[in-house]
Amino acid sequence: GGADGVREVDAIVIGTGFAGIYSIHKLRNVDGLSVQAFENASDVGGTWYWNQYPGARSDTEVNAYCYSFDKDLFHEWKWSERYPRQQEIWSYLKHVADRYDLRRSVQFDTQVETATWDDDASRWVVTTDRGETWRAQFLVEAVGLLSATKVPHFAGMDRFAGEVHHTARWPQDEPDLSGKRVGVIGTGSSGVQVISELGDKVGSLTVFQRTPQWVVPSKHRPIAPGLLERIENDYEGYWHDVLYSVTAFGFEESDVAGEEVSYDERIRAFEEQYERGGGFQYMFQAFNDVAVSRVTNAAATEVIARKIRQTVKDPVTANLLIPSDLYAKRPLCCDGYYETYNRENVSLVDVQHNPIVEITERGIRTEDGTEHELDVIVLATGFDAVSGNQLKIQHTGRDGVSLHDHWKHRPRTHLGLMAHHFPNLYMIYGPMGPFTNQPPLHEAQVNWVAGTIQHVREHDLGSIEPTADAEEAWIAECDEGASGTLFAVTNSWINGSNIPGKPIINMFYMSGSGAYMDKMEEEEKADYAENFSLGRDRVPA
Ligand code: NA7
Repeated sequence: GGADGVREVDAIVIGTGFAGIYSIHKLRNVDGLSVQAFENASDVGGTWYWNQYPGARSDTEVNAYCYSFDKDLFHEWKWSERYPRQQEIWSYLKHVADRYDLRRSVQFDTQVETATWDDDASRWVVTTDRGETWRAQFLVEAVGLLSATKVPHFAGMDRFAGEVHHTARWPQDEPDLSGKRVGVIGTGSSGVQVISELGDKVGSLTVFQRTPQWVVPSKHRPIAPGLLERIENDYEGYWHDVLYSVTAFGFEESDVAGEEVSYDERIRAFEEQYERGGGFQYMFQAFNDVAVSRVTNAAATEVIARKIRQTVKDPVTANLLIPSDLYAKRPLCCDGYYETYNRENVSLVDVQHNPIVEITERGIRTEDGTEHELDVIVLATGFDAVSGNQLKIQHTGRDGVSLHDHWKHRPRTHLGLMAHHFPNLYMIYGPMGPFTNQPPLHEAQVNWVAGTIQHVREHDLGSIEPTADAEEAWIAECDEGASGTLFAVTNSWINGSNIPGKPIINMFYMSGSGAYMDKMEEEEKADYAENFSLGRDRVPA
């Protein structure tokens, strides 16, 4: 470090989830940069460190929910399940950190607070909550798009005598819930998993549901026999196909439009798809137009509504569980979810029509005056998604522009990776990025980032920054792609409508993984000359 205690490296990485771990490996081990990483948790893992709630597991088939960069790693690691639990994915990520000796570059329990661009030196100046200052030419933020927890404010929250846990801040030493009266607020991906898991493990379970969501079973079963071997036999081909598909989930996507077949055929296809299980599969495997056609979408929900009525014995509860929304949120799947409501010890409270008015010392009081007595409240209330974690860091870019100001009306990026005014700042899976399965795209994005870094270093350019025009054009293209979809007209974290006061706006590139890969490649082929300002004469001696 310098005399002033400021330390400098080539690249700083923030976050050590799937994307951060690979960033450190790629930049340090493969490309030979000096790297310092910061992680606010006490260990690597990101999402899979924080989300230790009961029932947490991947709902993406594991053959596409892992790294591809090293075939030996793929071969060595033996997954036990098709949809692995949190513990197993976390173990995998810890294993990867150890296998590639990454921990020595990570400072844990450290929150990066500010990042300020020094234009004369072409350096980011980063400060942490430990009072340190670091400098680096490149800043790679792998902070997660579902990481900044949303904790709603309820009157009297401090009064509650029992325990309150957000699903994404679940305590490391697992609380003993057996025999307890547990209340769950929230019925998104996290809520559905925690509810299905806890039904038979707690004294009583009260679900406070505001908006029901469509849930299909995951039909959890072993990894298809021979699948991993077949992948290894055509390793490059498989991962290429994953990246150049629409969703990058590693399953075969339909190329048939539901609108083009008869009503009976649509219904039959969704019945079959329901039996095969999987949320993203239900959206993309039966037909290719569930997310854009109201006709196909209606058949998708008609089948699930019928399943709910068949499964849930009490018709009042069944009705409450049937959404009125389109099938156009982040699709959910979980085995045994609807069955859970048939249990004697499980009850459903409709807080859409009978809202929570306060938390009392003993539990939750709803508008009808009922005090639901509880020992534990589980907040499965989600995240300030996509842009939330990025904005927790106070960024000041070129000419003193803050990221907060730049994103005041909406998150703005080029390729979901970089923003105008913010040279050499990379946001892995940042706003306006692809709407896909994440791990394969993390790797592809980090590889692209590494390519730009190499380009800047080789040519002594100092910095790379997308132009204002490029950013504008990218946003327009993203919006055009999303405007035809039903996600645009359905409330969820995907468009920011879960956070009061947040702009309700498209935050994704929805034209598919393959199209996105082409976009990144075009920039590379053009030597970044078209859409970027490449700083010159900025490199300090
Ligand atoms: P989600 O999908 O955002 O779900 C949050 C749930 O919490 C949802 O049911 C909300 O109801 C409910 N919620 C939020 N605030 C309140 C208040 N104030 N009162 C009652 N209910 C509330 O978060 P998840 O963690 O389940 O999943 C997020 C992503 O993480 C998921 O898509 C995966 O990709 C991983 P609402 O719908 O707003 O009425």
